[in-house]
Amino acid sequence: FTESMSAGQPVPVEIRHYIQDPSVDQKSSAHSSAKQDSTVSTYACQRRTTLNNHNKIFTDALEILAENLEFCGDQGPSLAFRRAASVLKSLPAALRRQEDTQRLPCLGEHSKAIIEEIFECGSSSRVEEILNDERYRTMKLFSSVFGVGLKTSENWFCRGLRTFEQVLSEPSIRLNRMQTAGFLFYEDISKPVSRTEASALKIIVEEAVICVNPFATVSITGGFRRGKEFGHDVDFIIKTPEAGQEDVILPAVIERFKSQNILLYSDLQESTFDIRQLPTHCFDAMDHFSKCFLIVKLKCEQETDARAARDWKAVRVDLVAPPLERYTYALLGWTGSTLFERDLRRFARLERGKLLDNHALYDKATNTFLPANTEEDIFAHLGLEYIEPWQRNA
Ligand code: DCT
Ligand code: MG
Repeated sequence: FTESMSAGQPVPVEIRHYIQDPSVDQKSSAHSSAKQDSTVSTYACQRRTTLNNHNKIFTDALEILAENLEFCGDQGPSLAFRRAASVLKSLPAALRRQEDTQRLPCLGEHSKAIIEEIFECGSSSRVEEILNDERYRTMKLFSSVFGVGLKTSENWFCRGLRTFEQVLSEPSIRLNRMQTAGFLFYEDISKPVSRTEASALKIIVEEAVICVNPFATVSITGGFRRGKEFGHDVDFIIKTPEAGQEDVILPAVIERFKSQNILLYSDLQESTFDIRQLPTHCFDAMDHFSKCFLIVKLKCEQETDARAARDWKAVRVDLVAPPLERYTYALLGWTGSTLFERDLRRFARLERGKLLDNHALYDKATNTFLPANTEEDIFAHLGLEYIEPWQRNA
C-alpha cells in the first residue's frame, strides 16, 4: 500500500468509522446543516444523495485519487477515497472551511489533507501530479475502451504501449470480439448518452419486447433512473408477467434488432440463476440473471459526422430479464449507484444480520428469505427509511 504511493506523498491512514447506533433515527441526515453533521451516517444507504453536489471541487479530486489507486490495484485505499467523496456529495451545502470536515464520517487524514490544500490553493498538487502521470493517463485511455479492463490496460501499459495506434498495430495483440467492437465504435460510445437518446432507445426496446410478449414491461434503470442527464450506457430491466418467460425474451429481442439492421454488437449471457443456490455470499459478483450487453444503432435527427455520412450513433445498451419473483431485488441492484448498493449490502450484513444481493434478501437469524413486492418492502425489512432512486447518487 505504502509502496503504491509516489515517494514523498502522504499516505492515507485507515479510514475511521464513526459507527452510529443503527437504531438512531436518520431523518435528520437528510436535512442536516453543518451543525448536525455528526448525524451523517457512515452508510451511503442512510444518506440522501441527489445529483446536486455542492462539493464537486473536493469530490472530483478525491475520485481521481480513488481512480488512480484502482489503476494500481489498491482497491481498499481506493474505496476509502470513494467513501470520503460520497459523504461530501450527500451534504446539503458546500464545505466553507476545513473545520466543517471534523464531524464527518469516512474522512481519513489523507482526504482531509487534500481538502485542506484545495481550501488553501484552489487545487491539490497530488491530483495535478496524477493527471499528468503517464501511467494514470494511459490506464484511463485504455480502460475507456468497451471490453478493456484494468488487467488488459496494465498489460498494454507495461509493454510500453501508450496510444490506440500502438495497440492496434502491435502484431502480438489479439483483441477479443468485445474489444474489437469497443475500438470500432469508440468514437460514438465514448461520448455520453443523453436522456433524450435514452428515451428514444426505450421506445425501440419496448417495441421489440412487446413483439415477443405483449404483457412484458420495460423500465429504465441505472443512472438514468437516478435522474442523471447523461450516462455511459442505457440500462433496461424487463418484467415478464409470468415466471419462466424471462429466458426467451432477450434472444428474441436480439433477433429483432438484427432483422431491423440496428444491432452492431451483442453478448447474450443466459441465466445461471438457481434458487437452490441462494443465498449467495458473493455480493460483488455479477448476478445470475439472463442479460445482454449490446451496441445498437440509434437514428439521429441531424448528421453527427459529415465524413461518415451516417444518420445513426452507436450506443451501449444493457438489458436484464430477471424471473418475476426476483424482479424487485434486481431493480434495486441495477438502479445503483455502485457505492449505494455496496453499502446497502454491508449495512444489511453488519447491522441487520441479513444477506442482500440482486437475487434475494435472506435473514440469517430465522433462515428465511424475506419477500418483497416493492423496493420499499426491502428498505422496510432492513429497518431503513426509504431512499428514492434520485437520492441514491452516492
Ligand atoms: N449493476 C449490478 N450488477 C451488475 C451490473 C451492474 O448490480 N451485474 C448495477 C450497478 C449500477 C447499475 O447496475 C448500472 O451500472 P452502470 O451502467 O455501470 O452504472 P450507472 O450508474 O448507470 O452509470 P452510467 O451513467 O455511467 O451508465
Ligand atoms: Mg448505466
